[in-house]
Amino acid sequence: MGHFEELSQAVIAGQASKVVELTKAALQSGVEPLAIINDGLIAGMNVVGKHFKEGDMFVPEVLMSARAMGSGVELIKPHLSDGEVPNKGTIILGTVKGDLHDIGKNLVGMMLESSGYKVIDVGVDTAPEEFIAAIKEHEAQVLGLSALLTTTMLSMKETIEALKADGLRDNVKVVVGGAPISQSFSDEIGADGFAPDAASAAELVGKLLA
Ligand code: B1M
Repeated sequence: MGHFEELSQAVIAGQASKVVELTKAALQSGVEPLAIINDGLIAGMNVVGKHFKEGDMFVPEVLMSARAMGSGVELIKPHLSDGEVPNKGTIILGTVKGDLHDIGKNLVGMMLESSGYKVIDVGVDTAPEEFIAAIKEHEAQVLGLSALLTTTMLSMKETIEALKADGLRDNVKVVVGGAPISQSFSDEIGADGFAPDAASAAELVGKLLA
């Protein structure tokens, strides 16, 4: 078994200590940190998603996998940032109202931070007025919204409508993402951009702020 497959298997099995051990070994042998995340940790979580959907895995097991993945991500985090990076802009990032999924959002936050942005993470289940308060408090240039449920996707639209009503819409770029989100949905609700994964989210923010 290669590095990545073993790591994926450990995530699927929810074995945090094994994930830590394998992540350390991969880092030590010079494997690209981002590849460890994408091809090892996230790849494992994708399999977990499939099992969960098919009823072959249940919430407690999914949470163990999520925790195992998180312990790997924590080890990689310091290897991603380029040290003293200047603040290229401030981003308010959160999961929308009614939605408690935060694994993907956290990865997006990590990528943005390591690309030199200041990330204010407002957490999960965030109402439009909470996003607005955070934008005002931190004078943010970008609002990043994450949603994982087809039912909470609509909270993204509500958040954008609330920005308009508050006169803030032209002050911030709105970036959306999450498994059920697509470019066409992003266009439909009037967001400024959609990113399918964490690395593209950082790229997209760079383009929007250029
Ligand atoms: Co939930 N869940 N879940 N869940 N869960 C899904 C999303 C689901 C697809 C599973 C399934 O049935 N196949 C399904 C949604 C169905 C639908 O709406 N169509 C589902 C459901 C139904 C539910 C509950 C309703 C289950 C229940 O209670 N009956 C419930 C809802 C709770 C709520 O939110 N109110 C629920 C609960 C949970 C757990 C608590 C057990 C746990 C969440 C733990 C946590 O986040 N702390 C959980 C998990 C882990 C999942 C799956 C298995 C994995 C999600 C994940 O973390 N993926 C998921 C199945 C799946 O997606 N395959 C599922 C890994 C992560 C790295 O990917 O989040 O897509 P992702 O993020 C990616 C990109 O999407 C993108 O970048 C990330 C990195 O590449 N991205 C952005 C994300 N946000 C972005 C923002 C951006 C840009 C890019 O810009 C700002």
